[in-house]
Amino acid sequence: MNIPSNQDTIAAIATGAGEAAIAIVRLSGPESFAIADRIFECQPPKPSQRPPRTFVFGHVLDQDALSANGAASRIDEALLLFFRAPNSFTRQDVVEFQCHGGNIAAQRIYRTLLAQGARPAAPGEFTRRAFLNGRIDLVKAEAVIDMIKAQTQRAATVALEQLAGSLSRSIEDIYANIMSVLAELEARLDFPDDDLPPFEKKHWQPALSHSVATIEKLLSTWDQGRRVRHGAVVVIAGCVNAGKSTLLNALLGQERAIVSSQPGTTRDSIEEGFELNGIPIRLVDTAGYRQTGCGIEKQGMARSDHLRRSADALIYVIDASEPLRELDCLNLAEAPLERTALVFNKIDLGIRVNRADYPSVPDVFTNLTVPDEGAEPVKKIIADLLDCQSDVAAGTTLIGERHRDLLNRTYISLDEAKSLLAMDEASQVPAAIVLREALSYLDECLGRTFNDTLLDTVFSKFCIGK
Ligand SMILES: Nc1nc2c(ncn2[C@@H]2O[C@H](COP(=O)(O)OP(=O)(O)O)[C@@H](O)[C@H]2O)c(=O)[nH]1
Ligand SMILES: [Mg+2]
Repeated sequence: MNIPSNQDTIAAIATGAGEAAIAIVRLSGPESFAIADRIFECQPPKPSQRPPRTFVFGHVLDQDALSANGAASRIDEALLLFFRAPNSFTRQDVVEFQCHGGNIAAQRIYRTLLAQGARPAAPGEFTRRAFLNGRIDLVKAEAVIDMIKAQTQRAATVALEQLAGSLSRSIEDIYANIMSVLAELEARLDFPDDDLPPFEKKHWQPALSHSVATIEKLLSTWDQGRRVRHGAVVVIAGCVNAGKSTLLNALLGQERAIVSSQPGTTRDSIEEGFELNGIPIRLVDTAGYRQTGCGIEKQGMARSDHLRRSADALIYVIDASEPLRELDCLNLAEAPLERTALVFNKIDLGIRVNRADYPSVPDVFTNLTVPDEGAEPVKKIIADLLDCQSDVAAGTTLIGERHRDLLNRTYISLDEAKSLLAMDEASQVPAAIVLREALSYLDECLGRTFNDTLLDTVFSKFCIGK
């Protein structure tokens, strides 16, 4: 992406396509009011003369399509909303057109804005301007996209907290801590003749250890953050007829997959969305394993293998009313055991399995003829595997991939600085350099230093109009 300038006027349709009550077309930049004056017909005063943060009703005109009497034709009736720099999202002049939804009005208004000199906005460019103009830091800008992409209430709460500054504040605190140590250290290095007391452990140990602890705590939220933002894949596998499809239906609370006593009923994988403690989950029922089977079924089994390997959690269903099955053992030998749980099903028919024959991973015994009762302990075991036992316990500050990378580097630098400072006085100069490095990672995290590639990566994930 090549963003030409932060100083021209950009336009975009900010709402989704399709039938809807209203649509919003947005303008941001120095020409916003001049353009609005030209294409908006309303009671005087004209838009540019009106007070900011107000709105006015009127008609949007197409200056290129003249009606019979030579006047510009009306595109739609609309409400115009204005914000004046710097009191707007982008800190520029912003005009928003609220017109009728659907496929025509917003598109025509948008094209008219372009004809009047606006440039099509790139994905996330409004938020990019908010960032470049100092309204929000990069961590907050990332929260905007998280909010738009949130699939669960929990994800939205996390995004809102981040937008309000929870993560930024934590990072700023770490920064301030390191800075205080560095200031003490550099004062002594830069002015050795001043009568400062020697730089001792008490000057750096508490502050740096506190920073390290805060970073560790933040890093420990990454896994949760990834799952809350991007969801998790939970795969149900096992031999034919073990009750996999019955389990899928029980977990979903709906008859999604065909359940039958005929072995090999599910030949392709079946997927459905499902929410567990604030985590969006893709639940996948797979084709069952058996020795024989036709070509289609073998293809299904190969697909099961692939899914099983890529799953965040694997729920392996076993018919507990029968003794050990060779095939189960073979399958489990290849399973990712650290993220696998066993469901011993059909216990209403008696239990003939010997638990000791199977790997020691979390397990649960179920009778899925009573779907709700059967599903509850399985949900719990999935939550354990995904480490999402409750949606509140983990807190609302959850770091993302980019933060993780930079916090990791900060952590390594702090570790190194601590070792250096614990050595002799000669190590103070390299320690100061390493501490500066740590600060630079935090600067990058907050977006105080950046380059275009970084911004392109962050903002390309946005939709147009945001
Ligand atoms: N008695 C009993 N039958 C079950 C249980 N769970 C599933 N079944 C039955 O076992 C058969 C196979 O179930 P299904 O879910 O299609 O198995 P899949 O091949 O693993 O998907 C069906 O007739 C189900 O009704 C259970 O807990 N107890
Ligand atoms: Mg099935």
